[in-house]
Amino acid sequence: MTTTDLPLPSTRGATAEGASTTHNTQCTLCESHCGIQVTVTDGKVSRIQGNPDDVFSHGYICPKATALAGLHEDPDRLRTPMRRVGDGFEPVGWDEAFADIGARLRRIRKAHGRRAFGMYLGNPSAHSSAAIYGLLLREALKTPNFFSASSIDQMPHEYAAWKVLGSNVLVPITDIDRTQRLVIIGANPAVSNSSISIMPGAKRRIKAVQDRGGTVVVIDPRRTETAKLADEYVSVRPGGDLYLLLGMLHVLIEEDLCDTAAIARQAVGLPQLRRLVADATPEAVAERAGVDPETIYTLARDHAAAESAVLYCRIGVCQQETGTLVSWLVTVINAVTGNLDRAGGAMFSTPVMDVPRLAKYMSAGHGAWTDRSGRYKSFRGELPAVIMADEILTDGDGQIKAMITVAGNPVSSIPQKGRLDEAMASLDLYVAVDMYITETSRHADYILPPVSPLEREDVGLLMPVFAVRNNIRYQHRSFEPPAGTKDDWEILSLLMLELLPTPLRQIITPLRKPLLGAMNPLRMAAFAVSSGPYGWIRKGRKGISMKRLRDSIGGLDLGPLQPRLRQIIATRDRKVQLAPDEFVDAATALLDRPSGPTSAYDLQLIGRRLLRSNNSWLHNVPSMTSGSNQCTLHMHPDDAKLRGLDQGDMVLVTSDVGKVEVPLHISDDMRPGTVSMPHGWGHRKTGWRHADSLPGANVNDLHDPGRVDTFTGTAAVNNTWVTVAASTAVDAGVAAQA
Ligand SMILES: Nc1nc2c(c(=O)[nH]1)N[C@H]1C(S)=C(S)[C@@H](COP(=O)(O)OP(=O)(O)OC[C@H]3O[C@@H](n4cnc5c(=O)[nH]c(N)nc54)[C@H](O)[C@@H]3O)O[C@H]1N2
Ligand SMILES: Nc1nc2c(c(=O)[nH]1)N[C@H]1C(S)=C(S)[C@@H](COP(=O)(O)OP(=O)(O)OC[C@H]3O[C@@H](n4cnc5c(=O)[nH]c(N)nc54)[C@H](O)[C@@H]3O)O[C@H]1N2
Ligand code: SF4
Ligand SMILES: [Mo]
Repeated sequence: MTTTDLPLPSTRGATAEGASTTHNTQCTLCESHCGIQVTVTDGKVSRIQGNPDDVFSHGYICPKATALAGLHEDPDRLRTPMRRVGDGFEPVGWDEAFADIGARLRRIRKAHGRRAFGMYLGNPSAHSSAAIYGLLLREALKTPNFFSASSIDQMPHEYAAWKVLGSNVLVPITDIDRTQRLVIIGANPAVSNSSISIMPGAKRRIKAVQDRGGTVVVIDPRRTETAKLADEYVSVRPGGDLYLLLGMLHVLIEEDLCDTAAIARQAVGLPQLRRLVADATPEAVAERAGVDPETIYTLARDHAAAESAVLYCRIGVCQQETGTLVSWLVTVINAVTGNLDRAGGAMFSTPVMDVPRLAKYMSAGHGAWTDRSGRYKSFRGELPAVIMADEILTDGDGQIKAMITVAGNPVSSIPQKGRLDEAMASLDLYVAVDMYITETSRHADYILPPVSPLEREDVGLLMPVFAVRNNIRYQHRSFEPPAGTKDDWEILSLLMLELLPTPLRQIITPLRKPLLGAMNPLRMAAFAVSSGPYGWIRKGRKGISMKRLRDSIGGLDLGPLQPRLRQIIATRDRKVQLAPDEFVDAATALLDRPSGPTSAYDLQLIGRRLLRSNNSWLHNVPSMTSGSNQCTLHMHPDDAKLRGLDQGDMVLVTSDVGKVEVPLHISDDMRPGTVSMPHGWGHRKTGWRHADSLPGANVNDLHDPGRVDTFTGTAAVNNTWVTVAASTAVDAGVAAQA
């Protein structure tokens, strides 16, 4: 590292004009990390707009970016550590907080062992260096009770990648910018801007596919915002994708539409696939897929015929009992049509922190331990979050006594029949690293708040691993952090230091300051940038340095995705495993299962993301919660008519495990027999005063934590059987709760 690569003050990336200063930085509220320009006038944000010079987002922003101002100025955002007193909180100094937390953590470790520690790492941690420090804290805790938002999100993709390509980090990325045929299954990037195939400004990118003569297809039970932009829309039954894909594979194999040269070069397992789908004709699977046979034939033939084509699947199919199987079949179809690892297909990044290259040295650690009931095996160092409440509430050896949550709100975001609320309240010690009093952190003994995103200086090394184009960008500060505040990485580092054995901790205590200086994420980033595949250490004068990155106006473009599977594949024989036994067996069993109703309830409930919402938060920023951005149940007009329901009626939604009351929105965008509701709502008893006053309910009260993806334990929240009735039938207790 040269001296110019050391972290510098934060004023870079700013231009001043009169009383205003404009900072070129990033919105890091979702994976896209869009480039933004934040204008600060008289100490306040006066404007936030897209940065046209950003090499990846090219000026695009969604409405959430402007919420950064509201978030920064929100009086409910915590600016100092808080300590529990009775039912409330009082401010406390950092040193006092760490000293007490440290002493209590060590006492618990001594009395009960490391299994008494639990940790939950939430979604926003992945959008800053916090994720890396969170994983280091996991190492310091050395507990098997580690959980994260990944187990209600992308674990099925990771498990399938592990089995098919040898590593969970090799989740293929959709080369949207070059494909001639984009088939989107269970994702709504026009609203979400996508995930794990990160494509800021997804709408523009979709339009570009069409502008160059390509085709966009959306497969979804709801005619989504993305479906409305597409050339074709296929309405699928919730949970029907597995059958649809098996039918497509049947056509590809039986009609000799596979790219045999690509398969011979890259893959093994075609004969097993042939046997698996021999009887899975489109006619045989149509009813279970909820798609007519002709459409299945056409989807398969068009995929094979396209110059390049890619199936992209995401949350809608991950959060299903068949999540891993669908993820597997998506990669299989991309591979057998010759679209794996080629331009316009499903590819792999070459990021500055070259995680794909390290894949073969990283173990997924499947089954290294289990939860105490033995139902769930660990996968890449964690257990599924649906079991967290049990591990806290069930007495006995290994029971969690102390929890740390980092940037997560699992009481809201995980289905748990209300038990996690009770569980978090029962802990001997609970430390929340969060800037709000949420449904979860309200139970904490200590809440340790990081700086606001506009006070953060960082380089996101993780997101480029899953970006649709290689790039690296810099997050400059728009505000100096006030004296005495800390960012996530410092808070997590100080927690780690508290976990050191006593003599070592005592030696290190006076060295904390220089030690923290050395642990600064910007140093880590400087090393990654300089020593990675593009860095000056390898490439000499042509290579990039931290200084060049920091001085760039919109980051550095590092070119399109490159074919590199041969170099990075981590399977033993270095071939794509098209037919892992456990997947073939599970798919065979599902094909043998007869079609027909699987529940006494009559409607299937799926999720819906809203443009001006961010999972369970941002609802305290008033501009995010006006207009149609509401927690409503969408239903097809025929279903509403059948139940005598009108637009705007309050309805009671009932499942096997719970009830919620929400307003009805009738829309023929819904597939008949399917209803949809967003997650993350129904705030009560939090420190979010505006959010608490809003109507809405938590959809996770309806989902059964026992219904999970078979292989990973990922919560299957996208296909829950419910009934819906006018809420005049509601008993007063439920209405009050909703
Ligand atoms: N039913 C249903 N449930 C779902 C989903 C669904 O589709 N349907 N989606 C799931 C998905 S994909 C995800 S990723 C999860 C998310 O679930 P979680 O990760 O558990 O929760 P979030 O709603 O993202 O809450 C983030 C918390 O972090 C805090 N926070 C924000 N920024 C920072 C920061 O920089 N540092 C720190 N320390 N804290 C911060 C916020 O105040 C908030 O409390 O929700 C999941 N839950
Ligand atoms: N505005 C906004 N943007 C976000 C977020 C947010 O909360 N708000 N969250 C961020 C996060 S954490 C993530 S992980 C990403 C997720 O990004 P996406 O994966 O795009 O998530 P969704 O928008 O929920 O899209 C899931 C789609 O799956 C469909 N679906 C449900 N069940 C099925 C099924 O059985 N089969 C098929 N084929 N489709 C089904 C739903 O109708 C929905 O359209 O979004 C990110 N971006
Ligand atoms: S898509 Fe929206 S929330 Fe995500 S980074 Fe871009 S502006 Fe921020
Ligand atoms: Mo997510």
